[in-house]
Amino acid sequence: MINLEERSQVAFGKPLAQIGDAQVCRLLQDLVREHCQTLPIMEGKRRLYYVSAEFLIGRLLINDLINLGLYDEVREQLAQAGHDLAAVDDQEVEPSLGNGGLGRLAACFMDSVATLGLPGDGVGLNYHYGLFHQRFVDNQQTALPDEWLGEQDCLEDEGKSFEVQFGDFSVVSHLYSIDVPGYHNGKRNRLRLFDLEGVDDSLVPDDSIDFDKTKVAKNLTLFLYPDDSDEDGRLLRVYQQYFMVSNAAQLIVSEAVERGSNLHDLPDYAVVQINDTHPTMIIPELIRILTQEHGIDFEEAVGIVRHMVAYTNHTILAEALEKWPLEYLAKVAPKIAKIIELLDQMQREEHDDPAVAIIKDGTVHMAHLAIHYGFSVNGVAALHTKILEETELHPFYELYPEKFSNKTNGITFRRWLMGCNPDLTSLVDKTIGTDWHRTADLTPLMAHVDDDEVLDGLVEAKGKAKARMREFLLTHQGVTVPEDAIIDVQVKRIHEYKRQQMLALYLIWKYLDIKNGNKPARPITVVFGGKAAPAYTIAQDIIHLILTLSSWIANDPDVAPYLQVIMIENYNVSAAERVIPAADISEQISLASKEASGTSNMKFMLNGAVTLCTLDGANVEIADLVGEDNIYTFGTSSREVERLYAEGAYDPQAYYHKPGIKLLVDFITNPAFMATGNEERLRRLHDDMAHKDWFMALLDLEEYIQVKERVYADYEDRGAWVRKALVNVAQAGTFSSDRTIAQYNEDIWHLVPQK
Ligand code: F58
Repeated sequence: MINLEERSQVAFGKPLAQIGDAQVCRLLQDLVREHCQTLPIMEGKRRLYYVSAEFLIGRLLINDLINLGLYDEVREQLAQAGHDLAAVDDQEVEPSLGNGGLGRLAACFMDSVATLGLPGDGVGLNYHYGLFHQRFVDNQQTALPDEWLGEQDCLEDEGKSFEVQFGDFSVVSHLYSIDVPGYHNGKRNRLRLFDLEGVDDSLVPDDSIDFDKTKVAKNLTLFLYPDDSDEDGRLLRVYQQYFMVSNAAQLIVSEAVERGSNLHDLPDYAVVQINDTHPTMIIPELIRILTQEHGIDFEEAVGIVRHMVAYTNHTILAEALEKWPLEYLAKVAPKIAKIIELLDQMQREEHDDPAVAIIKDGTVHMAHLAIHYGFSVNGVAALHTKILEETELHPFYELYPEKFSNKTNGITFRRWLMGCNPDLTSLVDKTIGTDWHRTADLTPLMAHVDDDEVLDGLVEAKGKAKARMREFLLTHQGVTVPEDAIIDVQVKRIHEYKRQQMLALYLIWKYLDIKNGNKPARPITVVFGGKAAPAYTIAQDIIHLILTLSSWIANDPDVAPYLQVIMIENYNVSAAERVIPAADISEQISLASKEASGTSNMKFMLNGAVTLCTLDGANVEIADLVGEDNIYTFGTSSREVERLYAEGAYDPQAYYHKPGIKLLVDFITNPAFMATGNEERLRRLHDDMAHKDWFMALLDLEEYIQVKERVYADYEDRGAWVRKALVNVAQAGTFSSDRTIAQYNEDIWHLVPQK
């Protein structure tokens, strides 16, 4: 049905075999675009609007080919002409519209919403330079603009615009969209991204992400999460949020009216899921539109909106729960500030409890607004939801137990197995057939955990994935990974609670152990990847420690043959797709209670890595599913961690002064080591660990070292290890985002699936 040969002739006047990967990529992007455009948009009286500040969608080509049912045919035709689809895929520029877990979650969700035939779109902003492009200079992170828009970007112009009124000026938006085809169902939804009319790219220098934050009418859609360490930056974030939600609300209302709503019945036409608190102002904005533009009275408007908006919480970290000075809101959007004050008053009349107040001391608590005036609050893993209900949001849970529910996160298997791991995919197909493509049920693999042919197949697939990762690391940053190395990976945003610093301390331990003559059975390659927020100094310091260690070890001939540390530069979705399939060990070592769910843990498991983890987030559910023989857990329990915080009972000095620990922490400031790095950064990190250690890396360090040694030793029992890996693949089905989305729909959205 598709003829790439002919397309190549028409587009380039050359046979397919004679065009380069970049040209093949163009052909395929055009092919995908044409196919998508022929698909009808999912219809439904009631529609979902998933509003999110970020959508970390990754490259689209392979995922779209899979969903459109073109993948096998394209791969075959390319192979016949001597092209490799993975190499072609490398030509696509990855959109830069996201940051971390909640952004990637939104992308997996859009894929699953479309696949389940649910009418629902993502709504967000079209950032021209994304979060930032990470480069390492002198073993430190520098942040550059991530320029991704260009001729072949995937944006379609919807030709729609809205006016957004700020306090003393107004701007006009322009709507673009990216197609989201469902898997083999002949329909599509869209990711709808608002841009600013008249946005001025020339405000952004080539070599830094500093720009004039006060030129709001020209800079609104330049960057995701612009630096908020000063007041201009914080104000800009509020401007961005209001720009996003005002556009979203106008879109929702206008489309509902087009579908026949009289607005009194708006909840029959639209449900809004807000991804974290960034879009919370959509509540007052919808109320504003209903009252001030459509003459509905205030109480009724509040009732309408109360039935429309559902909130997902992604963190219990107090510092990450958004709060804005009311005066900022009054400056950015005075009408919204006024409505929030009214909502606060109404709420106080119902419950006179400062713990649940929306406005406290002139500060607006966005989560509180979302909980009082939304109809649903969900956490993203069982443990996380339990902590919200019992601790962090307990006063709200007492008021509205019926609003709370858990929706354990999930990942799309189209991207995270079928797309990124073709060899494992074929092995699974060969072993249990292809029903799992639709159902995500991989448990039939359990019947094969002692089947040597399948276990050998798994080793072979892992070997091929490692070869792809080795090639990626070689071309991406010039490092050579030993062929038989054990691949141990921690990839995620850099944050103290995720405890990359604890793995760094282990690496120091291992380095010293090898120096003492204890050589590992085979080379160990530890791979890190992740960006640090530019204003988060300690996270920058952690990156610096990892990079300095990496060079230090590579330059030590006694150790380098046995231990290698790699930090992937500019870790993004495309890098994840190369690294995750190759991993043997999945590092999920957050301080228990702090990682809401994690989703890379699910991706690793699905790709046959064994998890080394604390009992945090969704790790708890992974452990329950695979059983204790097929996972390695360690560390202080979340209950105990909560107690330590509540009683202020953790004293890092008590741990630091243990001889086995002091040696490792002090290595960071040992003069010879420090001379190879930045003294200020290394000293600051050392002192922070020894005296503050807010996320308790030293607390779990000794046990972590012991367990890691056991993991590496167990890896040498190859038969037993591969069996563990297969159990992990077999039990991963629960973490399909199709399951998660089916639950959102069943409990929260109530959309009618399209046939
Ligand atoms: C993440 N949150 C959670 N926030 O950390 C992770 O456990 C969870 O699996 C994931 O959401 C999906 O539920 C997250 O990505 C952010 O990146 C915030 C963005 C705005 C600044 C503060 C962090």
